[in-house]
Amino acid sequence: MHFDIITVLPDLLASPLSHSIMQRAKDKDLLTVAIHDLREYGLGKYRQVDDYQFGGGAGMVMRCEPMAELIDKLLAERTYDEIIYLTPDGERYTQKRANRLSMGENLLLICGHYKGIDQRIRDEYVTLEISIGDYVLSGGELAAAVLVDSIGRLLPGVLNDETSALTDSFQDDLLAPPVYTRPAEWRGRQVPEILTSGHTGKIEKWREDQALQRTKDRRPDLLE
Ligand code: 6GU
Repeated sequence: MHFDIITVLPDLLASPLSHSIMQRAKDKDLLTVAIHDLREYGLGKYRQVDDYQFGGGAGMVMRCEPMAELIDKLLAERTYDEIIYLTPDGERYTQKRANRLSMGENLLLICGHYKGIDQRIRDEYVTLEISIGDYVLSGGELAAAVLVDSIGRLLPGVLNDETSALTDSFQDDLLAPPVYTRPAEWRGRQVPEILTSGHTGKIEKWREDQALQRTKDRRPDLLE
C-alpha cells in the first residue's frame, strides 16, 4: 500500500512512521509513504501557501494554487482509492473505516493548517473527510500519522501471529481483555489463576467474558 501525504510540516510526520511496526512494514516494502512538502509549491519569494480569508475573521486559509499544483502532479502518477482531507469537521474515524481503507492500493492524505484549506480544493479533489475525534489539533499531521499506523498494521504480512490485529480492541466491536506477563505475583497481586492453568478452552472463554464485561463497563455504546 502506498500513501502520499501533503503537509507543511514534513518533519512532524516522518518520526511517528519510522519506528516499530511501521518501520518494519516499510522495510518489508508492504508499506510506502511519500511525504510532500507543500512549501516547495508555495507562491513567490516567500513560498507563500496561505492567505487572509475572504469575508474577514481571524486565521489564515491555505491557498488553492500550491495545493492544486502538487495534487495534479501526484494524480499524473497514480490513481487514488480515496483523496482524504484530515479535518475536525470530517467523518469520525473508526476501525471499520480503517479496515475498509486497508483494502485499497493508494491513498492521498491532505493535512490542513491554520483555519484549513480553501473550500474549492475540497470540492475539486477530496473524496473523503476524516476527523480522528472530537477535539481540535493544530494541524492534520498527527491525524495523518494515526491513519497510516492504523491502516498500515492491517496490511497482510505486517503483523505476525503474536501481534495479530484480529485480537485488537474494536476488531469485533469489543474492547480487549486484560493481559498479564511474568512474574505471576507482583506486590501481592496475583495473575488470574485461569491464565496459568493451561486450559486453552477455559482461557479463551475467560478472555471473551472479560472483553464483554469491560465493554459493558467502559463502552456500553459499542454493544448497542
Ligand atoms: Cl483530522 N485535524 C485537526 N486539525 N484536528 C482534529 C482532527 C483532524 N481530528 C480531530 N481533531
